[in-house]
Amino acid sequence: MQPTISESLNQKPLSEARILVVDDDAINQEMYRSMLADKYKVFYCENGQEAVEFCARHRPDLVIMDVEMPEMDGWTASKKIREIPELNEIPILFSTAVDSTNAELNCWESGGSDFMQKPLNRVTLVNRVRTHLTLKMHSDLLKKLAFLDGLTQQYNRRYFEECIPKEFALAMRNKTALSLLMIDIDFFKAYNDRYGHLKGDDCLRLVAKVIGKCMSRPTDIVARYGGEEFVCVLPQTDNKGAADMSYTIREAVLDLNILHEDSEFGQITVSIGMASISGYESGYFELLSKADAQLYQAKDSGRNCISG
Ligand code: GH3
Ligand code: MG
Ligand code: MG
Ligand code: MG
Ligand code: MG
Repeated sequence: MQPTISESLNQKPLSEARILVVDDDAINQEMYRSMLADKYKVFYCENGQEAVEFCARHRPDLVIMDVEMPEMDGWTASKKIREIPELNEIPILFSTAVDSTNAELNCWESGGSDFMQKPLNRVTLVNRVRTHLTLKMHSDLLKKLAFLDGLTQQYNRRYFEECIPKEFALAMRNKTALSLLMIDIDFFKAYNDRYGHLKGDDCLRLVAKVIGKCMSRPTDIVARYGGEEFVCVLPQTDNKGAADMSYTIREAVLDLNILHEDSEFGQITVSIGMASISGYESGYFELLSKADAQLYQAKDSGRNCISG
């Protein structure tokens, strides 16, 4: 049976959550260890600067933050963490002995997700940590679901539309290369007609998976653009790189050897349209429409072709 999307998303259990404790006091660190280390993986930093660096490098699932620390206080560290977009949603739980409304207000205003007054009570700490971790994992799951295609488990069009304006702007600003591939399965209506939609779905999954495997860099992405069409975003890749990638994809699909008796090739093939940034485009949509026009060209050239 097909795994459900949440099964295949493989959410890690709460016990694998990584918690960063930021506190300069050894006795406090020992207290956190005794309350949390049997339930989660706990890491320690002794000042705000170390905490910012740790978060940027290791992306913990939750941070417990002291306020008064040498070198950099907790408020400053929290603001710095919030300035990094990828770290924006890590729950930061402030825990301080400083007892004033102003101090608490500073915790909230510097991006804190919760506030606890020291001395801490075990029940409060353990339950607040569990609540924040659970909420974080739910929101991570929802975000993944919002950006994944349910059939192929690759990114969906919504994700593509989120990422392409950013990649385009980055490439224009840094004067770096950027290429797009539009990939369309050939004679796919005929495949469904002969073998049925369930087999059609299997075929789409296999093709999607093999395209995903062809992506050579962590920054390359493939998304299902619609129906039996996929789009690849290839940052820092020029037209030569895009052509290499296209040939790799075309061969990989041929190597699947999916029988298609109503195709003139006798098996499933794809056509690919390529477009690379020239520096004169006024927006990503020009790149997209160029790739789309090249896909038509590849179809006109007989299918199982690459154009661009
Ligand atoms: P061409 O070579 O010109 O691309 O021909 P084609 O038959 O592939 O293109 P056409 O646009 O005529 O048909 C696309 C087909 O893709 C029709 C549609 O039923 C099928 N399709 C789109 N989405 C899905 C899906 O999720 N599952 C299945 N099984 N089929 C799908
Ligand atoms: Mg302190
Ligand atoms: Mg199509
Ligand atoms: Mg097609
Ligand atoms: Mg068509």
